[in-house]
Amino acid sequence: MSEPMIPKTMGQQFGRRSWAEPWKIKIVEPIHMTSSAERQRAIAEAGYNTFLLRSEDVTIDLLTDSGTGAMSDRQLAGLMLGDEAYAGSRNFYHLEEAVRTYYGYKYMVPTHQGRGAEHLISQIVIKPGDFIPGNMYFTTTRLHQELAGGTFVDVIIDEAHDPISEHPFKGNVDLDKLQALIDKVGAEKIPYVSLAGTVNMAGGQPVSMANVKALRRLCDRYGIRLYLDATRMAENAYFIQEREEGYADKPVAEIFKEFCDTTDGAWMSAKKDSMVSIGGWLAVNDEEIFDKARNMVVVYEGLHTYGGMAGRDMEALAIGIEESLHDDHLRARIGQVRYLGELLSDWGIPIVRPVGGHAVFLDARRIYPHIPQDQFPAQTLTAELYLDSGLRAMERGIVSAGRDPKTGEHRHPKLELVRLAIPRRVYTQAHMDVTAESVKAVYDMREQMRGLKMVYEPAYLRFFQARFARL
Ligand code: PM9
Repeated sequence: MSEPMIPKTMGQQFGRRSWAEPWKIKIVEPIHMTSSAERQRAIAEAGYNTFLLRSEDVTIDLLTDSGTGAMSDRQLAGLMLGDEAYAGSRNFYHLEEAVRTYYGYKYMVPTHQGRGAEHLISQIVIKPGDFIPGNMYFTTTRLHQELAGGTFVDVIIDEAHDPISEHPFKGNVDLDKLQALIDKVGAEKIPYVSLAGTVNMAGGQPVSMANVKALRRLCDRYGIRLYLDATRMAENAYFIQEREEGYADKPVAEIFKEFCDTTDGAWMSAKKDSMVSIGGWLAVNDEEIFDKARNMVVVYEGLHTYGGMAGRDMEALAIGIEESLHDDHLRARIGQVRYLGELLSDWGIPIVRPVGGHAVFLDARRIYPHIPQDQFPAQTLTAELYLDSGLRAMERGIVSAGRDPKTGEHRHPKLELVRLAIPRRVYTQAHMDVTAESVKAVYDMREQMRGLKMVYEPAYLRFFQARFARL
């Protein structure tokens, strides 16, 4: 007699082994659903800028992965251990120890968030007339470099500006471009190289270990410092483990430390990798620079043992640093972003390839080839996504690039993108499916779309507050 047939699961049938999130859900937050008429009203009131929407009017919020991650039960328990003494909070010492242990820098000052740290380092080391080379600009980073009198120079590899290039390390610095800048302006005019671990504006693309080591050697030859924007460095370390020869069997935390050890210091927006609502820090190995930062932080942020954060926030951050480097956390985090990206790619929707660490970037230039860049194709696409389903995304194109401070003209970046940033540990695979289906619906209507005109433009970081009207 034959054995009864046991029905196979999907995975067994296809020989597939899926990953799953290494956590289960303990608390849920309801999402407010909106009607099409409500969304029409809300986006018009917001001047077609998704930053100006009320979050209550948003269904799936992929505006940013900044401060929007879900804290673990350990982090929430840490909030109860907050020591809110004005000076010398024990949570500061815990945070200092976590930065030393995992990032490896000697000295750290806390700040209220990443741009607080960018302000300190820019004011301390940049002199008017200096040049700061980096692997693509970031909005707040470049603004602080400019406010300190510096000029940012993009030295990222050309592939980073090409959305279809499948280069595995599109965040790499082109050492020839850096050498050419050194030859042109002289090393004494370059206070540091500004290196981001996973490059946000390029699509969340990583830097290889080989590249950072070669960069270090070039910097050493000329006595130039190398500072890291460590905001999403954990994700960068995961890509090295996945893609770079010799790293497949090393834990992410080890790769991460090796990378940070190659640099002289870092600034951090803790709201991303470290999964806290607010916080940041600046860390350096140079005692003299630390001394200046520790003095300056009391002017702009708060005492050097809290820097604008509450004790409870520092405790959650110290715990988040450790959690951010777990291999299984990063596999699920990057796996979820990749799931969404591959779904869109399979449907023929133009996105930045390969799929990056924190977000899927839609290529508005290819989606709306008929809308000129001065009519804001990416801004238009963010508004259409919101109108379709209440999905909130962020423009990362000409609006974000702002104006050249010398000429006053719009900067015209090669990449005209819309970012769908995935908050950490927040949304399920079903949310990703709904998101992809909304993008597809908007994509299918692409030929009928018209652009926007800007009707209000603030002086700094205009993408946050600019207002638009339909053409
Ligand atoms: N990034 C983001 O959504 C927050 C709003 S957009 C300015 O991607 C890097 C690589 C970032 C970053 C913020 C900051 C500034 C520095 N470097 O927002 O001030 O992605 O904590 O950090 C945002 P804070």
